[in-house]
Amino acid sequence: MSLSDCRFIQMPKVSDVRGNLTYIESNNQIPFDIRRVYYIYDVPGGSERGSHAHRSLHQFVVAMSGSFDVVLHDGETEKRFHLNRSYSGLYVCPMMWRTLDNFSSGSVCMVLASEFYAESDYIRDWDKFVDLAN
Ligand code: T46
Repeated sequence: MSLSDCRFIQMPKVSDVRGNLTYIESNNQIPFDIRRVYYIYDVPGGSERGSHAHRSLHQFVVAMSGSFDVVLHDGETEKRFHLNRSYSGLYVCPMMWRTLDNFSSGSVCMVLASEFYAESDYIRDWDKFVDLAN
């Protein structure tokens, strides 16, 4: 998989006078089965999260509230995505170095993941990542 596979995916948005409703179904709107959900919130201004890659994890990142950036790097090329819609999320394929920054105040980052948490799936060393990615 490559950086071009990492893309925004728009989810269904059902709107009426009561407001909006968006749903995500496992392996339907997003290209993997969901095994875990986590969310990041109360991020102090100027903070960064991430700065690692995953060997085999697929993820889907949504700005449930507010906005932030996800910067993806495949070892050669970097791409910055601005997330600010709760009906559109970023699919992140395995072997992408990711950094999250530019969090607005009160933002909530929800992540759907294809596997349970496993530290063995993380690559936290940049040089090792570049070696493995090339
Ligand atoms: C990613 C970005 C977007 C758990 O125990 N279970 C979990 O499911 C997760 C995600 C984390 N943790 C523990 C592991 C650490 O002791 O929570 C602590 C903080 O995790 P980390 O430093 O990895 O958090 P971030 O925000 O840097 O990265 C997280 C995800 O780990 C990562 O997969 O892509 O969000």
